[in-house]
Amino acid sequence: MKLNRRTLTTAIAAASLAALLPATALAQKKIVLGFSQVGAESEWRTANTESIKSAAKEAGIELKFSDAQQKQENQIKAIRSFIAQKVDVIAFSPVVESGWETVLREAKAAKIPVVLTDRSVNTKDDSLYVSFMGSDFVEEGRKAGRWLVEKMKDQKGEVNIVELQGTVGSAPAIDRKKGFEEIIKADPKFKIIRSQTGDFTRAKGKEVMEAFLKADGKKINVLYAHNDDMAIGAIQAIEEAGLKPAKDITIISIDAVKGAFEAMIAGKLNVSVECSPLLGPQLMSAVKDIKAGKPLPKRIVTEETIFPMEVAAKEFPKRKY
Ligand code: GYE
Repeated sequence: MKLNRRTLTTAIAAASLAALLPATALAQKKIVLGFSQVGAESEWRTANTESIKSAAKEAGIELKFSDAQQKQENQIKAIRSFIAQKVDVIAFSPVVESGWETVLREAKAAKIPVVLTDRSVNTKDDSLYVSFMGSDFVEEGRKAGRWLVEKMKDQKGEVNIVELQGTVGSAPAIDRKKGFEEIIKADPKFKIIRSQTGDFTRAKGKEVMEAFLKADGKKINVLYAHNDDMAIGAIQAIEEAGLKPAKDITIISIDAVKGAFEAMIAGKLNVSVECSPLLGPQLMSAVKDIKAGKPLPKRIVTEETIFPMEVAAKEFPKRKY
């Protein structure tokens, strides 16, 4: 480069600026995202956490990750700490639907935008968050119901169903129940004879299924589990009771994680409705858009399908979670 007066002045100006500013301020400031996760209750959740962590790394976003161990109070604490740390954006997957208004108002007052991922909140004031990205859980329940109605269409007598619900008060538990009931109520032969929470875990799914079997044993025709982990726990209980899962009891669950595919391939689970946990890349691009001042849709719905056991072996190699 030839040194003329102009380049020389620019060079001197840049050098003196560099001397004035600390090195960190010169490097481009990373976006900081505070994320409060529900916990590690299921295979789905593990895949979701992994997706968020790897997408943040890829996007060059600094992630402050906090695990709430399925407790709302821990999530509220985490969000308050993100506000105190003045993160750029807060995202979280609310363990239950209600009770968020106060803390969301605190975030709003601090001018920190909030993104909901996976699960929603039930607030009338939708200015408390920028966007909600995740599945349509009511539709997932409907898919489960439609599959059952079709499968049992020639069945004459009663169809006795036991239901393993997800975490009490959580959006997926409420909505998956609702969607399923909406479909099966069209035919009075379908009866939910027992319904209890298994908190989305294998251990609880097994424990509650044991109780169902003790109470109703051979009367049970169908198990509807709100997630694969509870279904997998229940399969163990069914086998220990000397019954054949997917044969003596038809089993329907939701998520379509690898564990469910293995169970389907082994002939122990009839069907799993897909629910994708791979929300990381979508979340990171939303965070960048927010920082760039771009508007975001209020609702971003994940597209999903359903996998009956007959296609499990063929689909398995393509599964990412
Ligand atoms: O189905 C279940 C998990 O919120 C969609 O939470 C998620 C649910 C998922 O523990 O396995």
